[in-house]
Amino acid sequence: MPVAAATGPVIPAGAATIITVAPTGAESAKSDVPALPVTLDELVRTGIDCAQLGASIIHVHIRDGEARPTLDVGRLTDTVAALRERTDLIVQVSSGGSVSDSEADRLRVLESNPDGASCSMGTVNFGRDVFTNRWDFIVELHTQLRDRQIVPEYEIFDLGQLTSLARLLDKHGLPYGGHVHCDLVMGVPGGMPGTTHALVAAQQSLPPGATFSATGVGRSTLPVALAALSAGGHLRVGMEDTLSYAAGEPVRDNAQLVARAAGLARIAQRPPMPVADARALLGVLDRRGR
Ligand code: KMH
Ligand code: ZN
Repeated sequence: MPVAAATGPVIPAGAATIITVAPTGAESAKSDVPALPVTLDELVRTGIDCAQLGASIIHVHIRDGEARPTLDVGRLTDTVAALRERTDLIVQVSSGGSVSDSEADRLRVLESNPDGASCSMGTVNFGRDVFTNRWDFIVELHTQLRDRQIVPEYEIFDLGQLTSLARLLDKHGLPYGGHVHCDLVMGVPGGMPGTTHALVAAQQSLPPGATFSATGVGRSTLPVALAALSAGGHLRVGMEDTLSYAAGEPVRDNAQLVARAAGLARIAQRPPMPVADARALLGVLDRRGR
């Protein structure tokens, strides 16, 4: 009888998949993408729909009354509260904002009482812009997140940022909850490509015991999702990263992308993870009812 050699991490049969939806982002204009959820009602509706389809985390960027990206703390606090009241999703706010946001405003989003927040691990060219993440800012964000008992998701745009993460954890300790979770943001023009090779290279550089999700921007969304599933990773999808469902076919809404991700996860026999299990895995503090 042939004996299969184990050549990589063994993924337990049926190991479930965390699906994160990133519905809005800061880069697309509502006038160009009418289906983008930008109002509180649209975001809550999106959260409800995506939760039903298997999402367990929502990554939140908000817009102002004119649908422009904003980090307004009052508005963000209301959004976090509404999503917590109307869904059981883990509410993760973006501390990345848009490329023009100040460090002070980006730190202030932590006042919105979220379950989690992104923590980008380095500066990266972002198309023709630069997404700036100075070392001292990263340390401050990591420290404030722990002080506020908010679980970070370390956003990794390039391989060297995993070296920075190892240095961060070594010098400044583990995050709140003790678990390290990363999101590989792949295919940003200026960052690592959205390929299986890059995903495997990144996975091999993760801190011991860390989990990861992966996001493939634009056309890399499917190759990255398939690679992540086969490598034991989790998925992030949404209109922050992907506006075409297929060549020449605009995304209808975020639910369409979550439904596809959930379908792929089921085919891979790694079905969507129940939210309670995702909370336990990531060490999320239960703020419901607080
Ligand atoms: N909008 C990008 C400049 C995050 O949310 O933390 C940053 C971003 C990452 O989307
Ligand atoms: Zn984001």
